[in-house]
Amino acid sequence: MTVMEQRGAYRPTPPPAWQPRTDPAPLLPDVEPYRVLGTKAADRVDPGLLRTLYARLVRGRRYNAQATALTKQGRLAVYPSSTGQEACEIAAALALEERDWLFPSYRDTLAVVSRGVDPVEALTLLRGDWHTGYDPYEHRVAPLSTPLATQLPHAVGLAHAARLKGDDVVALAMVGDGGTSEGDFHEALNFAAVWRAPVVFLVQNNGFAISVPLDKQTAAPSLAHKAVGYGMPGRLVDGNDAAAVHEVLSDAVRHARAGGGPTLVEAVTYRVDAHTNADDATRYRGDAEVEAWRGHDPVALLERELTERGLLDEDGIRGAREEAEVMAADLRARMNADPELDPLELFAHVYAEPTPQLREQQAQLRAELEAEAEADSAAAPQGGHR
Ligand SMILES: Cc1ncc(C[n+]2csc(CCOP(=O)(O)OP(=O)(O)O)c2C)c(N)n1
Repeated sequence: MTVMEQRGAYRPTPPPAWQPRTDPAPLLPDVEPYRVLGTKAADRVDPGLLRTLYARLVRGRRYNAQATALTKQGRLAVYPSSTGQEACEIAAALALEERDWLFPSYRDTLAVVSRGVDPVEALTLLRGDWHTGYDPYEHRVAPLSTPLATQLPHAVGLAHAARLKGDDVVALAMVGDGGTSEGDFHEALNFAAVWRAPVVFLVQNNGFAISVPLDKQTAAPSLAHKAVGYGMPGRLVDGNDAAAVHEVLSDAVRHARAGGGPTLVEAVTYRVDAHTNADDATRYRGDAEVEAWRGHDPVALLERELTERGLLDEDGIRGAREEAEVMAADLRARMNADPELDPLELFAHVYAEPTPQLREQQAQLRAELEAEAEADSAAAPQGGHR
């Protein structure tokens, strides 16, 4: 048959009917960041919850200041402060049940401590010591993740596995705005949505990925809009409004627990300090911008709500600050004590079954350490023979 004859035989028909696979309208995020403090919605928030959030925020701010001071004293190698982002950190920890799991990034020490991890143990990695420093199973907190967004697929895997096993567990994974450009972000959200895994993704949009502002990072209308492409709801919330972040995350956790699948929450906030103590933020942003955000400070916003409603007075404010000082003094004292380090720990927990090369290197290091200890004791002055 010639080509012309083939064409003649082809009878075009309309394609099978097309419909969107999911209605995108309910997945779309809020038109502007959701707020509670200073609005009517605040009246229905439990005063006890507001007070708890306040005490934790004050403590969190003090923790950030103390940890930053410890970097200057050489007690911490590096500290990525979350000053200005305390509402997201604290609300993330409080929105979870004890049986749930938190998957933090390197900036989320406050969320980790708020879950119950010892404040000193939470700093182990940043001190340049053990990679994790706390037992992840004790408080169900994964290690602070330095490689961007790698914690997200881990959270999805844990949540999906828990569901397959019939365990009632939700995973909450935290990531920065820059982390949303990573392949792991895409893979995690895609799998989570396809599997309807019980996961909540919290993006703290603090304006910058080190020196890179958000508009150089994405052309999306908002980071919350990215949810729609994966087939999950996106929520946009004021990240400095602790009551709003707590409500949105709690709703998302409930939705996930009930089998509704994942949610992507974008919390709009601001990193008031530099990226870490090793960064000079004045090289890429102006003071006016920082000052504007100080006017929308998470601690001050909550303090104002509580005092205006007669739920907090001068004594209450003083009490919260004093309690934070006690925590800071304890952190200082314990961080100033030199840790006992055993160089042979290098080889522990690398593999369940160490490789022959590692065994050989371990034996070599042990022999060197023993020889050094022997030499030291031989050189030490002997008692009574001065
Ligand atoms: C996979 C990977 N690429 C690059 C880096 C280097 N890096 C460390 S922090 C950072 C910026 C991350 O910004 P963002 O995700 O917005 O989080 P933030 O630090 O603002 O909390 C980059 C690029 C890294 N840690 N991991």
